[in-house]
Amino acid sequence: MKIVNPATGAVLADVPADNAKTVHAKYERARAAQPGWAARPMKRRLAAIAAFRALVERRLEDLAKTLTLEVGKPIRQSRHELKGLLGRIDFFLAETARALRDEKVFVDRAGKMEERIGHEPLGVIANISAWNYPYFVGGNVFVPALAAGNAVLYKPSEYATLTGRHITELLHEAGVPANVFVLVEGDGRTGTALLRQPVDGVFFTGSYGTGAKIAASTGRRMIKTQLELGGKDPIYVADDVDVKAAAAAVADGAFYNTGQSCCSVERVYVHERIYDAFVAAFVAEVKGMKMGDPLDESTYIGAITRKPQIAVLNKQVADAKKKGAQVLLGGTPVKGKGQWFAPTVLGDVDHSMLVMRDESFGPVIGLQAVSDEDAALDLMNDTEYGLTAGVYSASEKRAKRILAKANAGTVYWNCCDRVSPRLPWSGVKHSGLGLTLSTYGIQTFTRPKAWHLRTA
Ligand code: TXE
Repeated sequence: MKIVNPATGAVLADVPADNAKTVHAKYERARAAQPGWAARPMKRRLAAIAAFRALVERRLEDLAKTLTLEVGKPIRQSRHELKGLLGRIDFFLAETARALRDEKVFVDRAGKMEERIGHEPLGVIANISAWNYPYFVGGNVFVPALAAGNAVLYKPSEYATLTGRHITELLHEAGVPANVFVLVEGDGRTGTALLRQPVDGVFFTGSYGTGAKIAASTGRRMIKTQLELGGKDPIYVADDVDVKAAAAAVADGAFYNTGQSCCSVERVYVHERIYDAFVAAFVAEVKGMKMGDPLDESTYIGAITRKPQIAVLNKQVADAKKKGAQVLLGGTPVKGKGQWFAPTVLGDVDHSMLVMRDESFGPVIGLQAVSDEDAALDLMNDTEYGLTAGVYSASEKRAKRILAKANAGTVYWNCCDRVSPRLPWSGVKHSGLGLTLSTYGIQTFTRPKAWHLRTA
């Protein structure tokens, strides 16, 4: 595999991919090593995770640079992702023992019958990961999975292979045995080979299309399958907001990470009374976002990590224009070296347009005027996805009224594009199956065992 810098087109490395044979050998090694890892006291497993955290912190600048070079993410955002990983590890370090503690749930009056819930690791799991936030989406899986006593076959996205190597080196240096966290390198073909192994669970982050294929392949095997897929996340801006502040916050939610986040704002509905003012403030905000060399400290918009996405964005813009949308900013790829798309704001859009229906996953956003909150809610829920939904309003009551009916795993009042380790991260409909983060996202890497214990 050639690892290419999306910002320049330069080849960064040439890496051999795993094939069916090497993947199987890796699986067998992980299978053999897992019981020993699970038998270690939890404290020792957590000590290795804590050592990994320390290494990430120490090497943060290097790791951020590699991430920026291979995915085109602005350097400040790469650092921010790594610092976020540290916070998530802190959460797992603090909560794992409690979340996985054996629980006595019943003792009868005579003290003879006892019921307990135990938590056993799943065994060997496959973690097929994505490129847009490799430290976040990977860490949400491999950190709690390892802490719970699983062995992990970790396949980073082919677009984040070098970062996958860093993660593996640091985990091993931190004391996680080489056969307990095993790197599997390659694209979808290697992913397919990985899924053919008799693993005990599959944890995937990526597109709906691939997720559906994975669900079909694991369904018959009755193994735990978690799919974190994309979104078409909406925001409603009510007419009682501070227009400038709301526009700045929503623009950040739409364009951070160059719009390549699962929870990027992808659709904006604005109350018609403030629509013109909001559009003006929003466009001014986006105009101020600097696009350029991702290694430059002042860059906010980076490169498009996957080349095929440029065709997707072109198609959405052309379709919107044809159906009457206004191109308020951008609208085209940027010529020159590497893969770039100008930050694009489309006004007067509607739900007949692809840009309001299909995941954009890039720096393109549609703004639509709505007459009231009921119309906004109907449009927010008119989607195949259901990852997040948000409302900007001065009124908590109004926001809660709308968000209670929003069909999404996560809802936001006066914020967006936000993930917390303390809260479960999950989607409905095509946004996925299962969850990560929170104490549920620790227990999900175990299977509960029901103990019925009667004293003779
Ligand atoms: O995803 P894929 P890609 C969305 C986003 C993006 C699009 C494509 O819209 O533009 O998906 O991105 C592995 N069996 N999201 O190509 O193909 C693959 O090698 C087993 C949203 O990255 O789904 C990689 O490791 N594995 C998302 C992983 O699956 C297979 C983040 C994801 O690849 C496989 C990323 C197969 N048949 C993309 N085919 C989010 N939730 O944020 C591929 N893979």
